[in-house]
Amino acid sequence: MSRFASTVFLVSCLLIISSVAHALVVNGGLQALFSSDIPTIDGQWTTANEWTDASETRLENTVNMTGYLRVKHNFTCIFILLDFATDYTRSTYDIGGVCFDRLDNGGVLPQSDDYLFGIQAGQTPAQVDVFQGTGTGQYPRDAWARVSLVDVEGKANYSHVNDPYEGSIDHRIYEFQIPCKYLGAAEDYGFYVFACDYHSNSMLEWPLGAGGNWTRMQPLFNVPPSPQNWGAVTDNFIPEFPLNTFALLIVLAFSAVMLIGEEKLRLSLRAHAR
Ligand SMILES: [Ca+2]
Ligand SMILES: [Ca+2]
Ligand SMILES: [Ca+2]
Repeated sequence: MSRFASTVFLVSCLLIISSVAHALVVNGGLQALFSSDIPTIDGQWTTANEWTDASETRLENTVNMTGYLRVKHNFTCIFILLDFATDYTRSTYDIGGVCFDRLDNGGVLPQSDDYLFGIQAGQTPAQVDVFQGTGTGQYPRDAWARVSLVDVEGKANYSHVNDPYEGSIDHRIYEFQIPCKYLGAAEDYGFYVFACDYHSNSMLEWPLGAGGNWTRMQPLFNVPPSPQNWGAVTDNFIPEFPLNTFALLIVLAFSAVMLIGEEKLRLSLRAHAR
């Protein structure tokens, strides 16, 4: 391969890699980092490092409410922390939820591959309400049906213990544990998260500005916007790259080795010729 051809090849690889990376994050993307440390689902920072090995995303809205989203997995379950650092009121009707689009195929209405896992903070006994898309109705809120899935765990609490974001005032925190068996094997899923504070009548969501809809006393399934507005979460085993990008990087590295070898051979031949 001539030096010119090699350069063209390398530049092409780089262009393909950048386009692949961009295509994954139309509405925004985040990663579920692998960790073998399983969190305790009790709605608080059980230890100071319980979530420090998870990915971290800051949430905010137009009235200066802030929160933090952390996501990790252990191949068996996905774990989610939703730390609403500025919700200082322990309202019965505070709610938090996460949505997954298994096939990441978007659409206006939730379909049967789409799930909503939600918690109403004051509900007794504490439980996670699970809904599955039906694909029918006029609005997204019409297209959710309650289902029962075992081994899904979630808890809302009101705490500041060990909390790196708000360590002195109690506030709303939600934790979820969702078995991967319900989400199937995929590199990425559609993903949407929300937390609503009853007292201040405001909500946080991810992706920021996705268009979630909440008014006080409305049910959980009123909140999520159309799946086409959700972002994406990636949980593959090479956190930094999608698999096809990784394959391209290997080709790139191989080409670089070939180029160096070619240059060494040329220098060696030149030395012999003298
Ligand atoms: Ca915990
Ligand atoms: Ca509240
Ligand atoms: Ca879907």
